Amino acid sequence: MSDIQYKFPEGFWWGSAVSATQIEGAADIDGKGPNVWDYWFEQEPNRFFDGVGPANTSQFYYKYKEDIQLLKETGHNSFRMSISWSRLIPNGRGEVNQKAVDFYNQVIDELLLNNIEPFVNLYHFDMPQAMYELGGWESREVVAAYAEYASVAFDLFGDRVKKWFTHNEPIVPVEMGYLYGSHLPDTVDFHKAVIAAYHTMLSSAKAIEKYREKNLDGKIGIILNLTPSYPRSQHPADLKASTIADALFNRVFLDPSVKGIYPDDLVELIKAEGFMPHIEAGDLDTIFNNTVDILGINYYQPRRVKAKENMPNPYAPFTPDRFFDYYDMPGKKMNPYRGWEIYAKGIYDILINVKENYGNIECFISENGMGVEGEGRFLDENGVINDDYRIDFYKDHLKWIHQAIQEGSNVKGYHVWTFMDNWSWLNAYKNRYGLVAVDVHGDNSRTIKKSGKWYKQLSDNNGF
Ligand code: BGP
Repeated sequence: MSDIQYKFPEGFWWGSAVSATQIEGAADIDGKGPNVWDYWFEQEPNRFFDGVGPANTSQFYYKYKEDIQLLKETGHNSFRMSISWSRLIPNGRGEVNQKAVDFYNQVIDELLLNNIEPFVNLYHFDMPQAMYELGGWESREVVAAYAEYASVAFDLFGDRVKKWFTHNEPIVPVEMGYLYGSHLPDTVDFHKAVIAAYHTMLSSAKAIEKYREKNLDGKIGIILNLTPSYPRSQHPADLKASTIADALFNRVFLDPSVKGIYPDDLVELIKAEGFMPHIEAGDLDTIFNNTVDILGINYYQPRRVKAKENMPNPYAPFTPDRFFDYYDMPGKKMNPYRGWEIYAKGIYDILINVKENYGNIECFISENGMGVEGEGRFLDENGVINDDYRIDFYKDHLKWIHQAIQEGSNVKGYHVWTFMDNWSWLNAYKNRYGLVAVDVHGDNSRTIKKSGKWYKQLSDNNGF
């Protein structure tokens, strides 16, 4: 008798996700143009944890062959990567950088040679500096340039890449750039946030339109962080608070991406507050006609909210916190090493919501993981990081995914965040997430963690 208690469907995708800026390094090598992170680090290095910038992140640019062998050793049959827009097209539009074409060709070919399916994402927070100077997502010119970039990528790699994604967590650059100050333009401006969100959505639909025009035989989707928004209680005021948070942070991209239309309650709220973006003729048709084939779902922790307890300060800048307060639920389980809540059932709630309210569209978990600050303390006498806490975290989430599958969810795979310890935005190397440890302050050597060995068994057994 098999001792596998949680068996997954045949052909389940076991993999991980990374992003170009976070792993490639070689930030100003071989013709790559700067992106906003390169620029921001140059301006304000002290904003970055330990003063470490994106220039030398784990050197995948040079080590991709070794890394792809490590993908095999950790059981990957699929791998989600991103293309750096400013590596491929250094100025954001115009000339294509042949060195970048060669690099991505080599990576894609090497993955396929090793029977690892590439899932390729076009945009992971890395606005080319030249496009940022044009206004970033506030600018329609940037929307057009992005669609052109997508088209170039499909032409170059679409013969081999069969899974494409337009954006990763598109709400994050919007909220962090225009509301909470940890991405550029580092401002607080709700109206600009709405415009940027709208243009990002439009850019996704335009990229999908280009993809479909080419009749390539793959699928195209988007990756969303569908953070469930749980109310403190069933009191109508708490329920209303959670519905608004859900509209502002989840349905704002989920509904137009999957259903082709914006949710009524969100539109009413934006209208009532006087923040409608300028919509050009044809835009809404473009969004309606270019919904996704597949949905990537990132999940880390839920959002817990309650009705506002105090009147918002009328002089404070307008932010979503005007509609709800965050709720610190007593007894919630915390990740002691990163300060985020751990609530594995959230992943099941998302999958059931997608099944029941979004036509059970084909989906996969595109990021899920546990960050640990100071992970070096778990190094054992053999030089291996003994990360049982991470294995437990994965198991807890996989049990709930398994349950969702029993109930008919169309979830096709699981990608952890992340393959190897990597650099993360302002947090740099503060939190480690990898299945593989990287000696980030030394020679960038790689060592598989206990979780990486476990992940191989998981994939070999197609369950645990
Ligand atoms: C997700 C992003 C990733 C990664 C991760 C962990 O939202 O898609 O790029 O950064 O969060 O974040 P952090 O390293 O800040 O803990």
